[in-house]
Amino acid sequence: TGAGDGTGARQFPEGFAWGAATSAYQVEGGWTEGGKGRSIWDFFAHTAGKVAGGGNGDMADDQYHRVGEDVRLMADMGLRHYRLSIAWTRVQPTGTGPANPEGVAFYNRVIDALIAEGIEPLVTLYHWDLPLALQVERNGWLGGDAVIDAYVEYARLCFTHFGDRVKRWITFNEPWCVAVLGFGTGEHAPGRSRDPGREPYLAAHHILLAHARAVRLYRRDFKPFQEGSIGITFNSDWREPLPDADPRRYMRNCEAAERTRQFFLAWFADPVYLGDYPELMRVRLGDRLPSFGAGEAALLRGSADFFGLNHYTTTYVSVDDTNSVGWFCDQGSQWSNDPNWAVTDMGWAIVPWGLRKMVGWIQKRYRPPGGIIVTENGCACKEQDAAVAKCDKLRVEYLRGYISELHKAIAEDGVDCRGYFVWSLLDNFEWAFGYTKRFGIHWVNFDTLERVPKESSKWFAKVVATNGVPADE
Ligand code: GBH
Repeated sequence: TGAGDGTGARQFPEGFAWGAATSAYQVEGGWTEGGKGRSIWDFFAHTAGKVAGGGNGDMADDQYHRVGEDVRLMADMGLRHYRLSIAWTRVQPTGTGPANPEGVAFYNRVIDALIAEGIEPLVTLYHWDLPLALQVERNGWLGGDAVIDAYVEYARLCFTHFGDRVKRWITFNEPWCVAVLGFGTGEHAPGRSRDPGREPYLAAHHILLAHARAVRLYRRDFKPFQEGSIGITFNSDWREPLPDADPRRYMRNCEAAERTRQFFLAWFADPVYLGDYPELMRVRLGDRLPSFGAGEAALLRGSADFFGLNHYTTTYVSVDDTNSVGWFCDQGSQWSNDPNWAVTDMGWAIVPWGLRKMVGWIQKRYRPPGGIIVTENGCACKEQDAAVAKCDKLRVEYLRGYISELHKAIAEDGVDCRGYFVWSLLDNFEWAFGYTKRFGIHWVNFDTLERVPKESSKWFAKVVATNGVPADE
């Protein structure tokens, strides 16, 4: 119906924010330039065996030197929003102390270049690149007040220097990944897996408290005159009960699926919206799950002006009663894919309706004031050269599917969703997968650093231009 003509039923609400996303360590490079200090990802990626192909973010997309070019790519697409993150180690090389003027100057250049093209910067304060000094001297996210205090001071510097122009802040990107991949499986920095039944919960607890304190600071000391908003981004894939011919088993899979949703998302979102961890987690985990004092709970409750969601895929869930300890086992469930689901180059299933169910679940449980912003969604494709990448039909299908289902959620289910950001503007450093996975709507030649628009960037430009899903060609 009427897509793309400005009048059809697949139009998004007026003012809907379309954008593209990246993060500092994945695109900037310039890892020792401008007085930048080492982060835990610099250290981790330089440790043998941690990243596929021995990749690291030393150079990445070299956005540190090419930000003008990247802003032009966005302007050419007609994008009006760009989600980036600030590297803490550029602003504070060792995680404490006064701001590093060169780091501040760099982000001033980025922000001003965006605004000059009419592109609003949405800025994430923490996308996983903790200053290494804080890991060593304060025990990183296990360090309690010592690290929380440092984070809040860093946030204060960012609000002070950039808050006159940045009007939407995201405190943390995906605390789930930090906690589970950084402290449970050890796939991400700081690479810990020693006590997977406790450390992920402790790290998550401190991140939540750091979030709440940064929000209090912003609302108290900056928001009254800067008039921006502040939220947090969670990642959550959808969990669907595995169908089963036996009604009793199916019911147990339904319960397992709901448990998994709570362990995945409510672990973080319940404290932020409701002031405490989900009851079923408290019951299952006992004293392995830290608890919030009354003051902390009050600080957390309502500590987001919008709900940031990163969503990529869906899995089935069935019951699993194995008795070992760790985030995966604690929830008593196992995950599987339907063999009929197509998968991306990450092996993640392409299930567009999962996004519709996911935002519906969020709407119902939290009714988030300020609405939901999909701060990441996208797909990795195998693209060995620019010629292949230029016709990335699978990515176009992925985006078309997910954006269409998001439209249904808004138009038919009454979900309050106010923005959508594709991951990613550019192929980039994909964490433990290094440069072997490509998520960009622009292809990057990692030798010459040339950027080449893919078909998906042109398709997405049409979405932006028409505020709707173009009719199938
Ligand atoms: C995000 O994390 C990051 O924010 C971003 O930096 C990164 O580059 C991007 O996504 C792409 O990876 O095993 O089928 O259940 C992604 C979070 C969490 C999404 C785990 C997929 C597992 C899929 N991911 N989830 S499955």
